[in-house]
Amino acid sequence: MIDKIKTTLAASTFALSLIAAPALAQEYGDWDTDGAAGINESEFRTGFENNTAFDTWDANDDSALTEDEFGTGIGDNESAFNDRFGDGWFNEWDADSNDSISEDEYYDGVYAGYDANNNNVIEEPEFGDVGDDMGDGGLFDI
Ligand SMILES: [Ca+2]
Ligand SMILES: [Ca+2]
Ligand SMILES: [Ca+2]
Ligand SMILES: [Ca+2]
Repeated sequence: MIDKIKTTLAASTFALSLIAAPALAQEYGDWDTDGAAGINESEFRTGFENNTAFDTWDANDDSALTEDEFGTGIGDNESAFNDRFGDGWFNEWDADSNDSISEDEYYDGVYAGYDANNNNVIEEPEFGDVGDDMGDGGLFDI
């Protein structure tokens, strides 16, 4: 009986949280689409590609971001960006060391940045940071 009450309470709390969620919030369930627990890199890329930062920051439209293009795009969020991805993120992301970040390098780097426990999957608590950074005033709020 107690269990049934708990289940009912949990279900109604869940329903309320769905109603309360802002329409544009990033929803974990929308990104985690393959039925396997966690958001893997391809699920992440599909979701994160809805964000237009890469294209917006790519001032010369060559499908790569230089350190200058990042700097201009990130603007006032520079220290928050460094906190999120770690000092030296540019060189870490630049896997082929050509002083520019390709789209693949970008999504790899961003993904690794959110995978705080380095298990190659983004769990729901880690996903909270993705939602914050893509939301209003976030690092990737364009
Ligand atoms: Ca999944
Ligand atoms: Ca560019
Ligand atoms: Ca590169
Ligand atoms: Ca993880």
